[in-house]
Amino acid sequence: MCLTGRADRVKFPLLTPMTRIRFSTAGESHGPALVAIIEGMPSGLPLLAADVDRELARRQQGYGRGRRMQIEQDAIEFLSGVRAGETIGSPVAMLVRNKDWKSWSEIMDPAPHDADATEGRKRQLTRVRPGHADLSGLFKYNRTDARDILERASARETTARVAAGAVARRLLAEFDISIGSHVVHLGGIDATPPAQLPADLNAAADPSPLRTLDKAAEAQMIVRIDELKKDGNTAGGVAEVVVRGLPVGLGSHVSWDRKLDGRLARAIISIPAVKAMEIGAGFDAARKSGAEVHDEIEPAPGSPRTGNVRRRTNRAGGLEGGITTGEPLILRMSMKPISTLMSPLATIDAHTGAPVEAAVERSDVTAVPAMGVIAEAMTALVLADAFAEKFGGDSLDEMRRNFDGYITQIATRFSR
Ligand code: EPS
Repeated sequence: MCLTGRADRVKFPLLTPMTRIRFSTAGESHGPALVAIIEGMPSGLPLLAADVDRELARRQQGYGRGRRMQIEQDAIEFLSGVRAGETIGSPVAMLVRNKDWKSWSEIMDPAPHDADATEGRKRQLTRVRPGHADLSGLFKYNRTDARDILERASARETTARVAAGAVARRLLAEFDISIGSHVVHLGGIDATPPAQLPADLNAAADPSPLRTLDKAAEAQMIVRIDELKKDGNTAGGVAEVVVRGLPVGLGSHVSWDRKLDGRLARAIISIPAVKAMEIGAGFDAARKSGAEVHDEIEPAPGSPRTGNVRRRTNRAGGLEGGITTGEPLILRMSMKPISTLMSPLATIDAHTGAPVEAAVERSDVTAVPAMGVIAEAMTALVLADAFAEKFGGDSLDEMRRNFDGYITQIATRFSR
């Protein structure tokens, strides 16, 4: 919807999205490269390629990944927005080259080939795989080769999300906000994490091949992945993201699209294969009474970021009314099993409509550990946006002054 002002004025949208920090990605799984562009970062933020590459390497980990992860060693090249190790306020563009491109350059060549009309491209996919975008994408985009769909629908795209998320994470780190994750369920096996999560969650989770804090469950999960692999089958699971150091007051209760819970849900659910997200007690809250669910409030001198109060419990998972409370933000997201099965399911051939077995493409048995890292990145992007919305500023110094002024305001509320 547009409200038009006087004829000499520019048209402006009535419902302007609140986004301050936004990003987009481009690239096909077996194309030459992936691209991420993140816009709205303040100037003066220290940023090195190594800050981003570290996160890309974390995404590539995990028992149960396919051969592609041995081919790639994802690393970025900055194309814009960074100079002498600092952001300069312009869009930060990053390129990640696909090493596998050399095996696919003919198949994915942007230029037409003489044989395209007669023989078609090699490695066409018409036996569309249930669970993937293959079939719906063919109908929607009026294509005949599902490679035109799957190359973009591939979870390879999440490399670019993690690159953008690493920049957002770098901004949050300047304000001592940390984001970690761990796997709490995989392939029917629950992990029992310690009651008190380690202060540096990723330092504890990253060394585990499944990014889980429960060694006994990890061993069972590995056995389960091996069994599923032998059967040509796949596994899903659940990861938990924990954010510490947030101030009270990010997001807003005033309008639906400013509520931080909804903004996080949108970002997380958009991750390939993610089917559900919980905040704090999540689905369990529905089964309990109000007294069992809500968190009592008490004074807590010495906690400036939460306005010198705290919750006795944190079943709300750090959000009330779409606004951060300053308690740790706790999100859990569930990933369905990978849709490509080496023992394929029944489908139809997209050229003939006849019943066939689905195509088999190289894939993973599970990518739940990677999904947790991707969820951290998406969380970082939403939080950096909410942070920029609250504290504004074209430079990091300006943002810091605004942040410090607000913390002083809330921390002195009861002493004035
Ligand atoms: C992935 C890259 C893909 C897959 C996987 C994740 O590479 P390739 O198709 O060349 O093997 O390994 O993608 C999927 C499982 C999927 O369903 O799209 C990656 O970089 O994470």
